[in-house]
Amino acid sequence: MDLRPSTSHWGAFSAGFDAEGGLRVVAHPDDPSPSPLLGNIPASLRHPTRVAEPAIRRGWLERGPGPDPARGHEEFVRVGWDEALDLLAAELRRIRDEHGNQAIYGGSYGWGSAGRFHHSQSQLHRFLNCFGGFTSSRNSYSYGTSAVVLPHIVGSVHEVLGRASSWPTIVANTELLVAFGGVPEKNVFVTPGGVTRHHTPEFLAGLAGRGTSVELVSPIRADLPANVAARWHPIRPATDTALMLALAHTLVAEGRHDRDFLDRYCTGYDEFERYLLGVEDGVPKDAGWAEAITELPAAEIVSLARRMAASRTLITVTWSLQRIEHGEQPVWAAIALAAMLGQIGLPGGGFGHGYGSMGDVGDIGPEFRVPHLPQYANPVREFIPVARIADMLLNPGATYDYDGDVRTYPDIRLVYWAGGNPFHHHQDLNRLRTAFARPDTVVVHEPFWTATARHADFVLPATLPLERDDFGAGRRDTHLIAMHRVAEPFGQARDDYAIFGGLAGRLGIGDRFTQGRSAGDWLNQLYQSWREKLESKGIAVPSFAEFFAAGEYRFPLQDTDRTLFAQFRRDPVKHRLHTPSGKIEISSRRVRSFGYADCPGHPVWLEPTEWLGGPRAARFPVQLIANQPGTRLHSQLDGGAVSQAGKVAGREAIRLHPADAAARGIADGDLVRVFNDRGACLAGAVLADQLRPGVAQLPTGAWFDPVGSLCVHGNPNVLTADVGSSSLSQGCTGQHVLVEVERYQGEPPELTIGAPPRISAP
Ligand code: PGD
Repeated sequence: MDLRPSTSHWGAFSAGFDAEGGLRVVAHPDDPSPSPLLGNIPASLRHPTRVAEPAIRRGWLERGPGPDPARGHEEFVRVGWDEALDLLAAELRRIRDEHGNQAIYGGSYGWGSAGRFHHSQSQLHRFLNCFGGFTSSRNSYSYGTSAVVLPHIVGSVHEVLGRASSWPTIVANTELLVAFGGVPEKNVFVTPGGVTRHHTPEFLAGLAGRGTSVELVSPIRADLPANVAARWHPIRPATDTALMLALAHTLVAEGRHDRDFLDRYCTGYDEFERYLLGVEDGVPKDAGWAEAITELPAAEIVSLARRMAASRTLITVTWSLQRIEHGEQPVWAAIALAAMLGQIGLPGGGFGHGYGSMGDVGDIGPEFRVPHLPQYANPVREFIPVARIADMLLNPGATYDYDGDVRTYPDIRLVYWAGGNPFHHHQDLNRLRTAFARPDTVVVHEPFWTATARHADFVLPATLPLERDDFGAGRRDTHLIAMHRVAEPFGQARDDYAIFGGLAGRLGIGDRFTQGRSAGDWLNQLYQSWREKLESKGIAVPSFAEFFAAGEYRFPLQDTDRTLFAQFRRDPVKHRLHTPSGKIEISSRRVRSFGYADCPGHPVWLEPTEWLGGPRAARFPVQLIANQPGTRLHSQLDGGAVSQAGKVAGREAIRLHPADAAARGIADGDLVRVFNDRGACLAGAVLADQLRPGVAQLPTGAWFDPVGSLCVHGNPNVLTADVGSSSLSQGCTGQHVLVEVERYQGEPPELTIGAPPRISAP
C-alpha cells in the first residue's frame, strides 16, 4: 500500500488506499500517544455530506441579494464554477462600491484544517486585503476573555500561555497541583496546525508515578485522567472564584501570605486584601462564605489553603473556566492567589493557564516559526471581539463597551466564511439564524454541508488536506510534515487558493493575490525563504524537493527557555512586565478607570446569570457544561467513525447523574429533550456518577440540525446565552448554561444533517 505523509490538528499520520479502495490512516511512528481522532478521517473523505459542486440558494438567484429569512430554509441550485464566480465577483464589487469595504465581514473565525499554505482563513484574509479590506474579528472563542484581561494583569498573554512551567519541570518540582478545571486529557491531543509527538499523556502518567498531590477542582471527575490519583472537589459550577478568594482569605487571616513577594513584584495587593477582609462591604470572603457559594466544606477550604502555603504549589486554570460570564475573575483571582503564595517564577510553582486545554501548553517541543502565507495589511480598521458576531449583524450602529473603549457595530452587507463553522461555535444558534438573515449575501467555502454552509447563499466546495499538497506543523511541534495529496478532489471541489484566485482574476487583483504563482510554486517559495532564514542562523535544512520526498523535517532540539517569570523574579526592574506598573497587577488602576460593574479593578466574586445559586435555576435546575468533545475536534468530521460511535441513538450523548436521571424517570440510553427558554435539543442519556449531582455534560460539535427551535442532533449551543463575558473582554460564554431535561416521548424527528440539503438543477 502506498502510504503518504500528512498531518492534522490532532496528529501526524500517513494515508493511502488499500486493495478494496478503503482509506487507511496510520499514526506517525514517532508518536507515543496517537490521537483516537485519527479514526474520524477515513469515513469523512468521501462522506455523503461532502459538497460536490458550487451551489447558490434559490431565493438569492431568483430574488437577488438582500436580507432574507428564507436563508437556511431554502433549497439550493447547482451552478457551474464560472457562473458562481462571475456572480460572486459582481456581488463583491457591488457591496464595495455601494457600501465600502467595511461592509464585508471577513473575520471568518475557525480552525479549518492543518496545512500552512492552504490555511483557509489566511487565504481569505489575503484575498480580501487585496480587494481593499474587511471588517475583522479579534481574539478567539478559546480564550477570548483571558486574551483581554491578561495584558492588564501580567502584561502579555504569551508569557502566561507559552512560558509556564513545562510538564517535566512540573513532574520534577511540583508538590501540590491545584487544578481548577482539571487537566482534561481529551484536549491534549490537539494543537492548531498539528502535533507529531503527543507527550502530554506521558507527563500526566509521570505525575501519577511521582506522587505529586493533585487537587481536582471541577464538577466532572473525568477532567483528570482516572490514573492520576486526586482529591476531587466537585465544586458547584461557575464558583471557582469564590473558592480562590476564600483560599486567599485564609492565607491572610493566618498570616501565611508572602508579603515580601507581594511588595516586590506586585501592585494593588492592599486594595484586594481589604476586599478579602470585607473592610468596605462588611463581607469577609472567608471559607464559611465560600462554602455557601461553592458547596465545598469550609474545613476543606481552610485545609487546602494551609497545604498550598506549605508546599511547592502550582495553580492551574483551564481555558474553559474563562468561557463563562465574568470569566476574567477566575483567571485574575488565581494569579492573585499564586502571588500571595509567592511562588510565581519558581520551577513548578506559581500559576499556569491552559494545561489540558491544548496540547502545546507545557509541552517541550522547540519553538520554530513555520512557513506561512503572507496576508498583506488590512486597510479597514473596523473589528469586533469575535464572539459578538450576532450582535453586530442584528444591531448595526449600536454601541458597546470593549476594553476601555466605546465601539460602534458596522453595518455588514456581506459575510464571507472559509474554514469555520459559526453554527457550531457560536452561542444561541436560534438567535444566530435571525442574525444570518440580515446581510445581503453570505458566502461559505466548505468541504462539507455543515449548518453554516446551509445558511449561506453561495456554497463553494473546498478540498480537504488529503486532496492537496501542503506542509504543516503546530506550535512546539517536533517535525515539519510534508502533506502529500492522497486522493483526487471530491466532485468539483477546489482548493481555497484556486477559488480566491478565480475571483481575484475577475476583480482585477489576480496578480497581487497570486503573484503569478501556482499552489506548487508557493509551497516551494515559502519553504525556500523559511529555509534561508534558518540557514542564516546556521541551521542546515534540506531543499524543498528533498524535504517533500522524505516526508518530513525534524526540527533540531532546542533549549526551550521558559524562564520569563523566573527572570522577572530574579530582576523585576530589568525584566519588568508590560503592565503600567511593570509588576503583577493584583489591582489594576487602568481596569478600574473603565468603570465596569461587571469587571471592577481587582478580582471579585460576581454572581453569573447561568448558575445554580441564582433565580434562573428555579426554572432550569440543571447546570449543563457544554465543553469540548472527546470524539472529534469541535464540529470537525462529525460523520467520522469515532464521533459516530459516541452517539446514542444517533444523537449526541448527554451525561447525567443517576440521581438526576431517576428523579426524571430517565434511563441509560433514553432519548431526552434538553431545553430552556432559548431553545431545545435532543440527546441520548448516558448515566455517569462521576459528575456532581445537578450537573449534566453535553459536549459541543454535533452538527446543528434544526426543526423549528429544536436541534434534533444535540448541539448545546442552541441553549447557551449569547452574551459577552463582561464589558471588558466581550468573550465567549458558551461553557455553562441552565437547562431542564425530560424524557422524550413519541417518535423523534429524523436527523437530516447526515445527507446534503435539497439541491436542484437551475
Ligand atoms: P470547527 O468545527 O473546527 O469549529 O469553532 P470552529 O468554527 O473552529 O470548524 C472548522 C470548519 O472548517 C469545519 O466545518 C471544517 O469542515 C472546515 N474546513 C476544514 N478544512 C477546510 C478547508 O481547507 N477549507 C475550508 N474552506 N474549510 C475547511 C471552534 C470554537 O467553538 C472554539 S475554538 C472554542 S474553544 C469554543 N468552545 C466552545 C465551548 O466550550 N462551549 C460552547 N458552548 N461553544 C463553544 N464554541 C467554540
